[in-house]
Amino acid sequence: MKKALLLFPALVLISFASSQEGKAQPDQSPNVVVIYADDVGYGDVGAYGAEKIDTPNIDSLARNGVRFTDAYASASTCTPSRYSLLTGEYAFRKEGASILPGDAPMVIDSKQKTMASVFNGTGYTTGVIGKWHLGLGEGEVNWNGKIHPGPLELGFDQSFIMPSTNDRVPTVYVSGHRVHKLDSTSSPLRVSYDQKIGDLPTGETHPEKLRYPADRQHSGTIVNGLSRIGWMKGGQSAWWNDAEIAKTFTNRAQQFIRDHQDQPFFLYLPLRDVHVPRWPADRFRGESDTGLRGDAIEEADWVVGEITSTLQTLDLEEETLVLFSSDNGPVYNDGYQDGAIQDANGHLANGRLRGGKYQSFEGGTRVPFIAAWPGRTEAGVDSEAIISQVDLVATLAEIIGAGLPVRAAPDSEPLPDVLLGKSEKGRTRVIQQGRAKLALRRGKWKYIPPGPYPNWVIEKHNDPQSPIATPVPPPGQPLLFNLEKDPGESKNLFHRHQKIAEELSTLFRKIRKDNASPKDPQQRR
Ligand code: NG6
Ligand code: CA
Repeated sequence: MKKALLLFPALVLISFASSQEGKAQPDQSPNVVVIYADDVGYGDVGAYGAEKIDTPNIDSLARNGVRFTDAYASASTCTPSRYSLLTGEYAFRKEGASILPGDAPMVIDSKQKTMASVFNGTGYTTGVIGKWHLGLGEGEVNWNGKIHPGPLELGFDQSFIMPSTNDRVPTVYVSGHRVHKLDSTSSPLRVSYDQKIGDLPTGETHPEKLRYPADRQHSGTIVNGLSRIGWMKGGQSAWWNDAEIAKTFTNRAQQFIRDHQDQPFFLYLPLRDVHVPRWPADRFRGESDTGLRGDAIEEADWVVGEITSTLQTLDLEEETLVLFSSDNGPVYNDGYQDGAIQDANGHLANGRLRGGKYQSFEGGTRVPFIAAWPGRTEAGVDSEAIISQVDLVATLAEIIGAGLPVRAAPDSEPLPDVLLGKSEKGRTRVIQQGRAKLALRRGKWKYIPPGPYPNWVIEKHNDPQSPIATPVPPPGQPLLFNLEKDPGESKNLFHRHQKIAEELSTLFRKIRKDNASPKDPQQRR
């Protein structure tokens, strides 16, 4: 455990006893706020070395809490990471838990235990405000009627969400079971992912209406000067304003906190920033030294500041565990020419790890991860423990004294002492799910099985323009890296360390197959 920021001495520690079962006592029922940024890379915030993007609020969270250097999103894309975060199960075990279209059915079964139902079953009030991207309904969604099942069927008491991504139709919020502010009688909302519907301008037909150009895939219906994936018609009264998304989520989150200040609450706050199409509020545009992408990160930082200052104002700081992380690594051009590459100005979003979003290299899944609970977490320390977001269900359950049914959260390791910065005994191994390949880290060793990779992966990985571009390994080549000596995964040691490579590839196959007991036996308590 290293002292990261010497200027901020550790707070006096109150000893922490994790309750195993039974009803949680008030002092073991902290409020929990999970702030989950989108596509924010390991090197994108000041606390992790960014110099051209100002993130004072995230940095301050790190000074008041634990900054993890080896923490992972379970996957390098959104839906699988979110699936794992909320269910405690690796997403590769779940059929269909890959990037979802905006009209996809929900990938979490209503019967599954989720982070929300764990809190809910222990007397917490639970809410989700932000980007969902886990599907809604059971088949075709009727956007003009009752949309369910959704978050409310998974243990959330309140739900105000962007259904999928900001680059996908429909560009509306769903509040509870209904599209927010929709006038379905005078202008019903229709959505299609197969073909153009209606006569709204699209990126293809009206490129002159765009704030910036997009590729073909992102050239569907234009809303606020930004073309999206897919087409929609009607429902204008419900369309969001991209420049106000952060404010909308923040206001609602603050209201949620105020409304539930007298009882324990769990708030899941998945942000829109910095996913494409990037269009932060006016006051953030031009603020960073790295163009729109950096501006959007500064907007995310503003949200963090608004949440922490609301907690301060309500005197809830010492009763609230705040977590900040990201769903996957960074990408510069993800379908829109918004200047992210040209304006990068030397900023390396992956903090010199290898690769980024979509990949099984470290840059794809190793993300900023901060836990702050004043008085309870160590303050201003770095932890090198390996921890994955898939661990949060079991870990938070232990912290609040909630029991988990035997088959719930099968991949989730309970690591309360690690999360609170009191122990560095994290996972011994972790799966990192790239879009094409799963990788395995065990201790300092990282194994990526051999290709071939599909063509679209090769194209994505080889975007020579991107400051974090990295070549795809040639077909048939397994990779082994020593992350302690080589965090940038530059030197393939597969042939030099045959024995370790074999052990890891055997373990890898075992974890993949082993549905029944995938947990690390050393971590079971
Ligand atoms: C991809 C989109 C990309 C982004 C991603 C989801 C194309 C060619 N690309 O399919 O723009 O939307 O899905 O990102 O369609 S995520 O962070 O939500 O996983
Ligand atoms: Ca994402």
